[in-house]
Amino acid sequence: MIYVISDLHGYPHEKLLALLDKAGFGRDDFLYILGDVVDRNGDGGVETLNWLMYQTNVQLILGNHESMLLACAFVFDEITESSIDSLTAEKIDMLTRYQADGGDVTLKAMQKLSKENQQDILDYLRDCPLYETVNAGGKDFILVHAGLDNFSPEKNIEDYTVEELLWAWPELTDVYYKDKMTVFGHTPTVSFGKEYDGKIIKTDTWIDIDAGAGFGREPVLLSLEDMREFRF
Ligand SMILES: [Mn+2]
Repeated sequence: MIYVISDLHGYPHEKLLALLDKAGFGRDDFLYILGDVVDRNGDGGVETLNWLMYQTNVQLILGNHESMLLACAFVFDEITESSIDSLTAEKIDMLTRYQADGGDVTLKAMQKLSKENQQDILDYLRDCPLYETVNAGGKDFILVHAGLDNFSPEKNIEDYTVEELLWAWPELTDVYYKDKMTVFGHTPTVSFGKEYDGKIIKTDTWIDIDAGAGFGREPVLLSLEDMREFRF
């Protein structure tokens, strides 16, 4: 079975493991996490990142929050004359923006780790894909963090910019590829209307699985083969 979950945003790691257990997730299954493991709640998702690095059947797809963490990787550099010289207004703006967007808790949790562990996490994130295409139950899926901004049916997935894949804010009326289902998170479904609070949204061409774990709701684990939903 192929499962997807998204926008854990510091969701307690042990609860994620319990949720996978509940779904019967095993060695023959595969889990894609569609970005934004870090920031906002709890310990900032750092425990989940440390776990993720050693999983062979779990893949993180980069979210805008991991992307911001990577853009702030300079805070984990050893302080030297040249590291001070390389601090630009742009980098400091990025850090301020990241802290304001919930990154503070992640930076603090990262700071408690060894230098080696910090660099291992950053290296792991640098290797994470921006999207994946998979087949499950005979259907094709595109898995991506935020959607497909500036969508055009003639445009191939590899032609989208990082900005378009990680920062899209889809409308309910948006229609994506007709021959494959696009699955994303990033936009909490409640922002499409109160009736979607804590639920995932399925349209004919896309599924938004961000049920709002970033602000205290339970995340939804979705099985792509049979569209079964699991909650803690
Ligand atoms: Mn996001």
